[in-house]
Amino acid sequence: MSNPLITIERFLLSQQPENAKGDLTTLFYDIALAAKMIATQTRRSALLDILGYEGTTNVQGERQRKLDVYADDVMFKLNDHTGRLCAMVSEERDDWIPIPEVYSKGHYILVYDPLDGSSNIDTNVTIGTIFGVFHTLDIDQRGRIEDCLRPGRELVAAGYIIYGTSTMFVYSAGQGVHGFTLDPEIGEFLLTHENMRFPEKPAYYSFNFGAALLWEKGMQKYAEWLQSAPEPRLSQRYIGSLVADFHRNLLYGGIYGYPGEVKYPNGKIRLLYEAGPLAFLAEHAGGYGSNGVTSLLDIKPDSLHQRTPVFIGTRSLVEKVEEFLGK
Ligand code: AHM
Ligand code: MG
Repeated sequence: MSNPLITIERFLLSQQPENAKGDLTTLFYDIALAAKMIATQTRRSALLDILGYEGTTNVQGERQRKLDVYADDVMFKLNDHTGRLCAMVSEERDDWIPIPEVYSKGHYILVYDPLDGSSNIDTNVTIGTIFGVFHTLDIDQRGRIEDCLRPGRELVAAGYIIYGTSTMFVYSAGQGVHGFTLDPEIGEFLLTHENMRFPEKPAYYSFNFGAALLWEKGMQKYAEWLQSAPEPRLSQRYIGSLVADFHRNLLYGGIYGYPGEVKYPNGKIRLLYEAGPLAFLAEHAGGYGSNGVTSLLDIKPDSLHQRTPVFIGTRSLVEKVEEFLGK
């Protein structure tokens, strides 16, 4: 018998605890809608002549592209008025985002990178959206900075959307990691990857070896180990698009790493809305995310856009980094 066709809506409802209000379920559903809108725009971007720099600089000092701005706007506008959130944080905005007073507020905080890997847009390479969801610390308040500066361990859910040859929505609310593929003809996400787990034997490592001479000694030794020790031999794959590198390694086993180096002494990846949500997904898929010393989930950010070294993927490969960096 062939597998049943399960839409994301049906799956989310089936996962919802019996007496839950359904706020988290509908939040996921709205993010899936954002995914469809961003995917549509991403596919048409060259045609609409919207490629190129927007001319503004985001808080990281990086030039924003038009699609980043569009993706940020879609995430914000689909979520500010729903009464489910009390705050948001976006990579594209300096400060945390309160829910406008005209709308009622909810219990959740949404943190997101609306379009990660945007340096890849002009070359038609896969990009992604990353998100995480926290519960408010105080349901009587309207949302404060302390509701946003939280360690990944306190996430109630996280996920990503990958805009590749197909668009996928992958999420976990703590009960497995599940993946849905968009059927563009009917505009529905259908369950294609239930209960995703890192395979036992990894296949890939994903580092930017262009920076290898700038890495600390322990990191260089680990790279040598990766190239010589594992059996069967690992292959290198590096897209330079975090979601795409993470997704491939989740499916085939492997490690993604962005260590500290001269240009980015604390690494390049942001803790709150990139590393934390992916580390949450990794752990729920049997993997692990570390900054080289400790679990990424145990680090409480001091600031919204704090960077961290990241090593994430198959647990044994990530634990090995900690061994080398601790030497
Ligand atoms: P971004 O948030 O500006 O898109 O930067 C993050 C991206 C990641 O997706 C990717 O893994 C990394 O930067 C690639 O950086 P590099 O080109 O230095 O290897
Ligand atoms: Mg990013």
